[in-house]
Amino acid sequence: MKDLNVCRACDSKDIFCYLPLGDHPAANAFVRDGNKDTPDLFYPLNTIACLNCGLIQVADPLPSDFYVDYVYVPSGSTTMPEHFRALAQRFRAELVTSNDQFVMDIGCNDGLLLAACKDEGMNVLGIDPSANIAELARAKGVEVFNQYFTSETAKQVRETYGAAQVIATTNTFNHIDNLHGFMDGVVTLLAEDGTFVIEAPQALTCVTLNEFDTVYHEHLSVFSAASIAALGKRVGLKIVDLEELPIHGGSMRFYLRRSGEPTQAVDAFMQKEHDAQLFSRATYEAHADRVKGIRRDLMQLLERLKSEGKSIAGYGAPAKGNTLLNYYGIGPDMLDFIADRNTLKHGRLTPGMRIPVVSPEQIIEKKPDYLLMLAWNFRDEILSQQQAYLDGGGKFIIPIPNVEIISK
Ligand code: JHZ
Repeated sequence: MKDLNVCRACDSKDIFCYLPLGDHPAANAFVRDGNKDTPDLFYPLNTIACLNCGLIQVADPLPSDFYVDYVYVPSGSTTMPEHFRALAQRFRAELVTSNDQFVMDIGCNDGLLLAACKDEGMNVLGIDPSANIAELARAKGVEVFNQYFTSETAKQVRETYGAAQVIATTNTFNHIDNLHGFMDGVVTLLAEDGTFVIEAPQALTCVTLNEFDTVYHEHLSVFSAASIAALGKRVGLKIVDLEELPIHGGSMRFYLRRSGEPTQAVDAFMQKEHDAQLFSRATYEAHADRVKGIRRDLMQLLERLKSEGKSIAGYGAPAKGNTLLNYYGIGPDMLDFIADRNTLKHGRLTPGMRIPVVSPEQIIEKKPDYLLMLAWNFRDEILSQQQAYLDGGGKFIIPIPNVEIISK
């Protein structure tokens, strides 16, 4: 394990490990059929909290070439395309005043946000290290600078393309080991009156809603507002606005600029973090106890259903599902298969537990009695999509925030 002595955001030494999750493979390292005889690589997964700024963090980053062949695309849901379309409209209305100004997206993935920005008439550039996913963005007409974002690459981008009026990074900042280096790159690229927009899962909902599984090696950080404020301060940026977003189980959008008065929402949210004791050791200890309680409840339920001869499969093979499966020890003896709409995952096995991932059509064919919903963050979308399964007598088991069974 890499020794994490100080907080990645604020450099405080007041950090402690509240949930050692054991050794896990990389959560998105779905195993291709041809590699099934090669053992998974396991790395320690320890969840650490900073009691000074509330940053939840994992000590061990993945090998740096991990994102070169990547399987996550946000287009797998209908929630995310709508979400990014609305964000693009907001950039157009509030942040980008002329078409020659750039919107850059760091970790642009398959270009969903930037394609929406292009549709709104904005000038766009994506930055992403993944070769296979960058092709998907290019197919949408989005130009991609195919590199990891560092303070060095920021200089190259600035020289070639100029400054950005908006730098967006959605669900990427939480993947970054060197947060200070990333912020240095952002200020190199950001226009003087530009805005840096971060979207990422938030610490408060992670702790209060038992979302321990959203932590994995790829997700090195779950951010509090206080941690973002500390990171911005170092490079002369401050949070001027923020919003809570109901995606990925609870996310935040932060707007950082070099100057400007923070809105009332900023103070209110900072206060909310204090009132919820986000900086107290007892909060994390209670969270860890609840996570162990969910394990007990879920395992008892699955074992009882199995002993009654019921068939169980999984729905959704998100990265977070692999934290849950590996930590709780739920394998192919429990789940016959996992159905997922992302075709990049089909025919692969989940890392660690080695459960086959298949297309959702298998639900119609195999008719499992129960489906464990691992993509619980899309609960409403999935339940309405799987109405026919529920109508036919199928039941969903929701693990987070608490074990719950849903039937028609
Ligand atoms: P989903 C990702 O985590 C990856 P994951 C990443 N590391 C990140 O930062 C976070 O998001 C925020 C499937 N699905 O989005 C698609 C269906 O099959 O929660 C996905 O495989 N049918 C970048 O991987 C999975 O579920 C559906 O109807 O935890 C959801 O994965 C829907 C809605 C989804 O992210």
